[in-house]
Amino acid sequence: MPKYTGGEIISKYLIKEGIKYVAGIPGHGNLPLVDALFKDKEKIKFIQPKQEMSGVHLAIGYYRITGKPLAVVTSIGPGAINTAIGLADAFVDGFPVLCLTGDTHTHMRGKGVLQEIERKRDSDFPRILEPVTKRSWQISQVSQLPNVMQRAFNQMMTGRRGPVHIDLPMNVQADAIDCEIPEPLERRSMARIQGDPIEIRNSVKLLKEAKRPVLLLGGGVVSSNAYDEVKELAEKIGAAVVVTMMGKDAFPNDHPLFCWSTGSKGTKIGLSMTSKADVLMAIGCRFADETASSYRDGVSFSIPPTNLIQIDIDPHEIGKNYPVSVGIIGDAKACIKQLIVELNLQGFTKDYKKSEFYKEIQLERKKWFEFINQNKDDSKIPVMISTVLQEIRKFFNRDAVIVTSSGNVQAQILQELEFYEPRTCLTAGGFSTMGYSVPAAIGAKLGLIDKGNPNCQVAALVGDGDFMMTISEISMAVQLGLNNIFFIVLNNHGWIAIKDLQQAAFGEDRGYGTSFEDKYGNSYSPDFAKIGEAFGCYAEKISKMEEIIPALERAAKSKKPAVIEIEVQRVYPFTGSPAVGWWDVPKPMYLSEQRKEYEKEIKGEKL
Ligand SMILES: Cc1ncc(C[n+]2csc(CCOP(=O)(O)OP(=O)(O)O)c2C)c(N)n1
Repeated sequence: MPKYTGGEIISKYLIKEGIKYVAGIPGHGNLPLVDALFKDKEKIKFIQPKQEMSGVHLAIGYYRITGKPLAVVTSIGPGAINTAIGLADAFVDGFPVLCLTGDTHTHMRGKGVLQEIERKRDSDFPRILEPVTKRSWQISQVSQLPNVMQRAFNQMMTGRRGPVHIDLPMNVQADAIDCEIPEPLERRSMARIQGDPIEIRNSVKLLKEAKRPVLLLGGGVVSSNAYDEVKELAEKIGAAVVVTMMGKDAFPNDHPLFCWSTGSKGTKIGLSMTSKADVLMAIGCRFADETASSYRDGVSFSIPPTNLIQIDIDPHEIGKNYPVSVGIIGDAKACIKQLIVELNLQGFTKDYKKSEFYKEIQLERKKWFEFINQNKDDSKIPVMISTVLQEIRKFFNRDAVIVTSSGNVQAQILQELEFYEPRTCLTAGGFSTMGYSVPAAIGAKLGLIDKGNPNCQVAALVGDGDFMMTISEISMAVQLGLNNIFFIVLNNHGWIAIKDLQQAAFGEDRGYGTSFEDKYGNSYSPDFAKIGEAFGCYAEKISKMEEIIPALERAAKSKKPAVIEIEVQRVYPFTGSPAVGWWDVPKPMYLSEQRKEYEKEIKGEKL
């Protein structure tokens, strides 16, 4: 039998799994692993994020495009802990990432070696990642590794997807044993979990009788590749289709049954559909507070009287936030197929385009854009984000991938920007992390290259606050020689999504700690175009509507990663989008008027 070190077992197993990249930062805690990767450098490429969190976000972006995970490697201590936020994103939204962190030599655990945390337990780092990973392993000897690698991939890639962590003492990475590199699939189930046939029939009974059926699509629909099935089901029963943030690209946004999103930063049409549904079928969604307007009865949902059919791969989600008429545990694609088969078996047909409900949907779709356009003024200088989105939709192809993090533009794409194809809307969903967009966009671009679509455009739409969290990562795009990747910085000189919230919730004069200012109180911003140029990108700074498309055209021609800085409105309410639902933002007692209203409103929460 061949002899392999711990580092070699990992590297060779990753290659067998078809993993093309590891992203990470070497340190003294992972040198034997990095050396093993060096020996395999022709088969697996090492990518250099400048902070480990970004390695995880890059892996998420790559997975969203390809359905394949990447590995992130870190040293011991700070490098390892830097992954925590990225892993939390992956955990909350259900994306696999393999996180490999270095740790104390097993024979020195508890001594307090450089970067060890040991005051409560020896080698105590893995506990930090426990809440944000599906499973974590702290390895003690190299012989564990072949089996743990298989189990780690099984955990990541089956059931509700999610990140896993393997903690690797330095000596384990260097020690060797006689072993074979295991076959990845020999212990993995490739099955999709089918729904209980009785509950499928119970769902069909409700759907057949529904006058106002609504499908609510979450990220689970995208994860299970259930677009075709969802579209077929929606058209079969004439359902209005509403999406959550993670389900935004689960249905063509220009389809006549598409009713945008529901929730606090949702849309009037989405809220109207979900709150007045007689049967609501939620597929792969968590009923997060933003989707549910903080559970205030009648705003996003009225369950009951609405009958809820909930499909989720994870039993943890069923009935968590709303009572179900039918709860089905299963894979979205498999369950929806079963529903279609059952509807066909029962000979169900419906000419939904003739229904009153369909007419109402068409009217509401029109009304939503009339409402959005009321506040829009394309002549403003600097431009409104709405105007930028309009121009972006004209410039980018239907299959372009658009990436956002937390901030005003994220809420606005949900309300205004159409997506047409699956896996084109990437966003930091449930954990809503700033700093996600830049590395996730680079991961997406690598994924597109691997899928044989290297010219597909990728755009990260970033606020200046978002950009400044991971601005250094544009270096990766330059180092990798990427093109047709655009970092579009919507510069409003501050954390304006939060300023808007302060002003809307507490009063026009209450924006505090959220605008970037110098010591004289003047608005402050670095010159992002210059920074982009200094990193080796094509860069421009603009502020008017008519400059947007020409700047993007020049950027595309440059064949370099591009930073396009667009100055955008800083004055509320032209900064962002209207909050048409409700969100529980507690009002301080001393703001007596707002507090009175707030106390009335929270009485409507049904928890
Ligand atoms: C890592 C992290 N820190 C803080 C927040 C809270 N937060 C949400 S949006 C936001 C402001 C975003 O600012 P920017 O990216 O400049 O976009 P803008 O809203 O100004 O358009 C902040 C601070 C967060 N979501 N993530």
